[in-house]
Amino acid sequence: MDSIKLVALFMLGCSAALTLQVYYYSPISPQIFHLPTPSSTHLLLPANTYLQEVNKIGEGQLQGPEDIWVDKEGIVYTATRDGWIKRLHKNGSLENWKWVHNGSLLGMAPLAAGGIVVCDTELGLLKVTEDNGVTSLVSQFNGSQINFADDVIEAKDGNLYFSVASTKYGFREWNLDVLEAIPHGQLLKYNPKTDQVSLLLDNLGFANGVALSKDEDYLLICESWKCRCLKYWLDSELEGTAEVFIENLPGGPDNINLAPDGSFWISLIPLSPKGFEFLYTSKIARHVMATFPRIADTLEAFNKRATVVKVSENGKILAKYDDPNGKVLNFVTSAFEYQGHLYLGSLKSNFVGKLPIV
Ligand SMILES: [Ca+2]
Ligand SMILES: [Ca+2]
Repeated sequence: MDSIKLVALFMLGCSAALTLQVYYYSPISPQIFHLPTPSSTHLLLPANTYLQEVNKIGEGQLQGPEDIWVDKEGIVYTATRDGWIKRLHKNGSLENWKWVHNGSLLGMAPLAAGGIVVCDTELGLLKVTEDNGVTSLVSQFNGSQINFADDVIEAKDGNLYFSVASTKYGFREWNLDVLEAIPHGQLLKYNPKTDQVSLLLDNLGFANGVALSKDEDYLLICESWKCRCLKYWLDSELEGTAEVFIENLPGGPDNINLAPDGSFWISLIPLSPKGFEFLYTSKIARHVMATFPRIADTLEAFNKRATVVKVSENGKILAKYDDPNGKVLNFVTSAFEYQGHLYLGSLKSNFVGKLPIV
């Protein structure tokens, strides 16, 4: 056998071994999927560098502040990867307010009776108050532990609406849910008067941020890898029905917050490096990325950017703020408006960004 044949056989053997390895060890069963293309309307808003102008608050002391809430006194609350709820005071001081759990905390919201509710991706919904510390509010649904609770909001009637990003994958495997592209997300409701949890929407493409409208006649829920947000009606003859609020967003919507004027701030996470979107159309490429996480880690370096959009009540983008190469702010996960400033959280920052807005 000549050397060319030997090399060809060797190459064939290697690719067969690789294929077997990928199909045998791949943790996902992906379906055909195309990352939504940003709509032409959204592309009319040019990229800018506004998010590079943020003031960094608490720099170096906040690991991955995913969600932000600012109370009426101007105290900033955020949950960080070290398991703390931290508070940033107006005088610039940082307080380790309450230690909750390990690094598994995500979305949070204020409770009318005082304190906050925070999503723990291992324990469910936890209540955190000044006097009573940390208590469990909701941990199970239909007899099973709630994993990967992602965001929560309390309505005026006391009901809590919350998302479960994925019923299949956990927080630390969130990218597998994106690579698999089979919707495993849910919107749930907890009624504290009856202590009942009910399912409002199922089969969501990574259920993420939730926000109530100003009049609480509907709520919005983000589906990250579908690059869209749904409107779920709580009132009127449409109660209990859902429709698309905004779609083809230029990124995956993470947290969403009601702005003082009744519009919404939505942070958009980059799901794929620019120019690499084709990887998400190929099942084989997604199997390979799921099997060899180092490939995804390498791509991370090309996937740095931050975008937040302000969206009107009728689903139109009013403003867009970017850091197009993640120079200052990368992977922004939350934008909360308070007294003419945006407070910005990110799973990949060690500070909260503060930006004056006009
Ligand atoms: Ca939130
Ligand atoms: Ca989130």
